[in-house]
Amino acid sequence: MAAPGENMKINGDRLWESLMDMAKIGPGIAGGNNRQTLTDEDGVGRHLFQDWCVAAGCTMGVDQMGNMFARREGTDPDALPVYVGSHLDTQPTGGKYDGVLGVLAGLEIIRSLNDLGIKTKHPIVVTNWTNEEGTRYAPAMLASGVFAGMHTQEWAYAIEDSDGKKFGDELKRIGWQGDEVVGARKMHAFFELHIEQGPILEAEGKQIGVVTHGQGLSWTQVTVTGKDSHTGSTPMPMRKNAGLGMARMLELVDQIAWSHKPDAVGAAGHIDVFPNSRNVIPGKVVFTVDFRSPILATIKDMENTFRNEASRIAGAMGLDVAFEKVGGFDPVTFDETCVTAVRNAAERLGLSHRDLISGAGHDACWINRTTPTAMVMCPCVDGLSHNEAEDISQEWATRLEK
Ligand code: HGY
Ligand code: MN
Ligand code: MN
Repeated sequence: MAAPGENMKINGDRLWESLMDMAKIGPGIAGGNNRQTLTDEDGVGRHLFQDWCVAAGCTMGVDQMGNMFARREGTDPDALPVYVGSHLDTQPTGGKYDGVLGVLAGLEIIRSLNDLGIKTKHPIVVTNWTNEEGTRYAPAMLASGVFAGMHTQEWAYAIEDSDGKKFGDELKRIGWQGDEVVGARKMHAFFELHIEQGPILEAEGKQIGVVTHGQGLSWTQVTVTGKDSHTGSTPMPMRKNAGLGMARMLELVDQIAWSHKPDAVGAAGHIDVFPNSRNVIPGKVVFTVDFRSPILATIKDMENTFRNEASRIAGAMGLDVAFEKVGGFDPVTFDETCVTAVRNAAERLGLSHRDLISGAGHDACWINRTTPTAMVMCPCVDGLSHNEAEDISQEWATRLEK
C-alpha cells in the first residue's frame, strides 16, 4: 500500500471510462456535448454522477442553487473538508472535457483512495457547480457566484433564458433544487482540475499548468435600435440599419482588444438580430461584448472606450444604443499556499510544469474569494475548447503513461 505522500496512482482507465460514459448524455452533433444547464440532459448527468458517488461510499448534499457536494468522511470529524470539483454543464457546442474532467477526476480520487484503503484526515468533497457556462443563463459561474456571495439567490432564480424560462423554475423542474443554504458550507481548501482551453501547455510540451492567476472578464449586453424597413424599397439615405451599426461596433471591439495586446481579448459570441428576416433591415440587434484581461485597469479602459465610441457610432447613424453589464469578475490571484502545493506535487511526481494565467473563467475564480483555492491544468489539443472537437489524451487527463 502506498504511504501518504508517495506517488499514489489513480485508475486512469476508470476515469477515462467515466468521462466517455458522461459524454453519452446530451451528445452534440459533431462528437462533443450539448448538456446545457438545467436541461433534462443536465438532470440525467447529475443522476449518473450521484449514482457513481453513492456507489463510492459518498453522501450527497445539494444546495438551493443545485450545487452538488459528494462527501467522503475523514478521520478527523472536526477537520474542514478539502473540496475538489468543477462543472458538468456544457456549451451548446461544447467538448467532453471542459468542466467534466474536474468533476470526474475528483470522483476518481475518492475511488482510488477506496481502492488503496486510505483514510484522509480531512473529509473530501467532490463538487458539481451549477451553470458554470452562463450560456443559457448569464452570467457564467452563476451558482459558485451565489455561493461566494457575489449574487443573491433571488436574483439568480429570476434570470430568464431566451424562451423566458426562469432559472429557479427550471432548477425545480429537473428536480435538483436542494435544501442546503447556499454558501453555508465551510471549506479547508478548493482545488479545480481543468483543461487549459488554450495552446500554451501543448506548445511547450508541459504536462501540468500551475494556475497562479485568472484573467478578469466583462460582459456588456448591447441593444442597438434603428427601424425595421424594406431592404428593397427603402432608399439608402433613409435607412436606420441596426445591423450595420452592430457590425461597426464589433469591428470596434476587435480594435480595442488589439490596442491592448498582448494582455487583452475581445469578441461578441452572442448576437440576436430582429426581426431576422431576409428582406427586412434589422430594426434591433442585441449582442454581448466579452472583454478579458489579467489587468483590471485594462478591462475598465476597454469597457469605457467601447461605450464612448459605440455611442458615437450610433449617434452618427441615427441609431439608439443601450448598455447593460450582464457579467464580470476582477482578475484573480489564487492562494499562494495552494498554488505552491500544486507546484510541489508536480515536482514530486516528476511532471513538467509551468505557471499559467487562466484565460477562461472558472468556478474557482469565485470560490477563491471565500476559501484558499488553486487550479491544476492539463493540455488540450490545439488549445481548442468551446468547440465539439475539443480533445485531450488519456495520458494528459490522468498523467499516467499507458
Ligand atoms: O466564459 C468562460 O470563461 C467559462 O468557460 N465559462
Ligand atoms: Mn469550464
Ligand atoms: Mn466552458
